Amino acid sequence: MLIGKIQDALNEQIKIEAESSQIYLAMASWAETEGLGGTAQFLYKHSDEERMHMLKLVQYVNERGGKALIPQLSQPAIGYKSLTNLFQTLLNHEIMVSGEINNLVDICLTEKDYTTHNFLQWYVAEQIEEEALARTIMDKLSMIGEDKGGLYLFDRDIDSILITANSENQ
Ligand code: OFO
Repeated sequence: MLIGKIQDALNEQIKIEAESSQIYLAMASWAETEGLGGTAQFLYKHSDEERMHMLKLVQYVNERGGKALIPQLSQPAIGYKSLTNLFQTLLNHEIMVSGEINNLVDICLTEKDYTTHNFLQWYVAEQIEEEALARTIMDKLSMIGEDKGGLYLFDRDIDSILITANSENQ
């Protein structure tokens, strides 16, 4: 059975994951309207993944005899100055999420809830991967700078860039 403090913290994390999904959905939509089809597809997928992170939490809270709260969400940003600006925002957001996951892990240890602690290890690993991916993208973008041809290739090849980065990070 979940105790109140852990349930509250998990419900807070449900909101963070849901907002992540909305933010990346808005980013995808912006990229699509800017003609950045490859980036848009990457972000649509990323948004779906965040929804899956949220669902896992909802089901975990309910399975443990708690009550998951489905939150009201705030309106995400509707536009970005550039791709670099978008991916810097994404990286900052993931760093914030990692901090929140670490706080959750901390609460579990203080409250001696080792089951939830174990459940959260998947999120800890996921955050390492997501931050690494976002940093790889930022490195590529800083190499490309303002070069239009480079940005065109980045958008066309974003999936393969990420597959390579993923295997290098494993
Ligand atoms: Fe991108 O993070 Fe969920 O957990």
